[in-house]
Amino acid sequence: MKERLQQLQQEALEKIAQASDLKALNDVRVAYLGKKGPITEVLRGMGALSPEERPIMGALANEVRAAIQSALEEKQAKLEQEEIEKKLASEAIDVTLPGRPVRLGNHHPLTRVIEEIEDLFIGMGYTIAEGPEVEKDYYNFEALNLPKGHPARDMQDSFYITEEILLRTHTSPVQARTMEKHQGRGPVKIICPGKVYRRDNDDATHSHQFTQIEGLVVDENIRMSDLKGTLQAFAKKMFGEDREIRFRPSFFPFTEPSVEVDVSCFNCGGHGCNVCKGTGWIEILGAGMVHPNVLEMAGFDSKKYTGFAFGMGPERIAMLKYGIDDIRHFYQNDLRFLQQFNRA
Ligand code: FA5
Repeated sequence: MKERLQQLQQEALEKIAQASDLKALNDVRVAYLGKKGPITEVLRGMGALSPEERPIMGALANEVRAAIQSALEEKQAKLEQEEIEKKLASEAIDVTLPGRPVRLGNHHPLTRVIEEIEDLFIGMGYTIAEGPEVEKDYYNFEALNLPKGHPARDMQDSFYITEEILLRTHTSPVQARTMEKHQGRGPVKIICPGKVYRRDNDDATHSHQFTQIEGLVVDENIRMSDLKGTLQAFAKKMFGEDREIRFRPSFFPFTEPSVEVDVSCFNCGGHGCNVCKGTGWIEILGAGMVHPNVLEMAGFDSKKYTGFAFGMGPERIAMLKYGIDDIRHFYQNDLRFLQQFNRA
């Protein structure tokens, strides 16, 4: 029995030494120390021994077990350490490698210009007002002194949805809506940015969908000089401190008098070049004093209140500011175009 136990110990230690992974090691543990293993088997035969021999054999069996157990533990620790080292080696990170560049997006040039204009007017005490793009004929035209059949409706070719509903052709209906909400009480001081739609043929300077920013101020004693000072500040901020503006007579049914506003050419300083077509001036927006009919229709007393309004196309402003030659670049999402504005 003693020889058998020593032989088992010898065998087990050899197998432990040979085990190349944790699974193989566990198989050795089950095979030698398990309930059905050879050591248990040997101990079962102890009954045949003399009472003197029994404790000696029992002690020997425990020694063999302990030796196998400690060899198993030692080997297990070694294999586990090896496994960790293997894993660390396979997951090694070379911190000296150059990083992968993260490509950041940027705001669309049109969004930039709109936000720049918004910031400028917010700085002058204006708030932003918005209105629906699917608009009632009443707000888009009638409330702006353009009754049905008025010839000036032809100035803005419209997408009608029903006889009374259309895609708004300008942002001016937001003026009418905002004044109505004020219920005849001033002051009103808003800008209204948003999308508008016209049945215009798309070309380098026209789009069937574009953006506008409307401005409206209504209060007591608002004069044309207030309009001029406001637009002068706007032009200097957008196009440079030494810019001048000029008013040319024009016509809009909702303003009286009405003007087209030109800015002195930022390219040639007013001497005449190809940007200003030799005139020294560039047209940037339409404006005027709010027509008394428009004030009255919105519930304002036109004897007490006066106001000015202006409307501009941010695409055209952005084209001038950045020297963009075709309005369609704004809508084609060509990254070669858009990425030029990354740093601006
Ligand atoms: C108007 O729409 C008036 N509501 C502006 C206004 C407001 C005048 C308040 C007086 C008081 P107009 O049709 O000119 O006006 O358009 C204003 C601007 O929109 C133009 O100066 C131009 O920059 C832009 N615009 C007009 N049509 C197009 C188009 N098809 N594509 C791109 N921009 C356009």
